Amino acid sequence: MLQNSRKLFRAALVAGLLAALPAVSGFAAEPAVAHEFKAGELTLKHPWTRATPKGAEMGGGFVAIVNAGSEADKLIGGSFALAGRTEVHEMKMEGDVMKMRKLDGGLDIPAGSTVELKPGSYHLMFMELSAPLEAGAKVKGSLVFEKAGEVPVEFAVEAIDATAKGHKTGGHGAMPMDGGEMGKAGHGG
Ligand SMILES: [Cu+2]
Repeated sequence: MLQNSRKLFRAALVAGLLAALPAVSGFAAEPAVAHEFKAGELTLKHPWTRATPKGAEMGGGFVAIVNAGSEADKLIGGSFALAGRTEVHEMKMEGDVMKMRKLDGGLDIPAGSTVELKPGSYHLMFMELSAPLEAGAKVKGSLVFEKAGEVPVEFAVEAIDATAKGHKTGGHGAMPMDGGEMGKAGHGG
């Protein structure tokens, strides 16, 4: 009996490894190996963050959330091993100024859609960082959904100038920010 379940477990493990291979080779151009996490009908593709300069207190968390189900869900929070707290944020242009704000009601993930958290748009805000984020590292964390609950993930730390495509910088660094409480340097959007 025990023997059987062990065998089953091993078979599942091997199947999982094999299944992951095509996805990895398909994203060979990405600097970090593509990785994804599943929770029910949700797939969290390639959670990543950017390296931060020394002393930075905040970082941004990015991921593509695919909802293959027939019911909407909502991203309401997250966690990050090196952050004191994590919030769901939005960045958008107001006039000619890029502003960001906390989404107190969460971020809708409609049924049958993909919502991408990326620089200059929706993101997780990692606040009160306890250490700089170093490129190449993997940091454990989670995404919290209204229905799917807390989903553990690993954030790949990419280069400090990485863009949504994972490659060359797009000159986003000079983005003007609202001088309010969120105006401190080190934000990842
Ligand atoms: Cu933010």
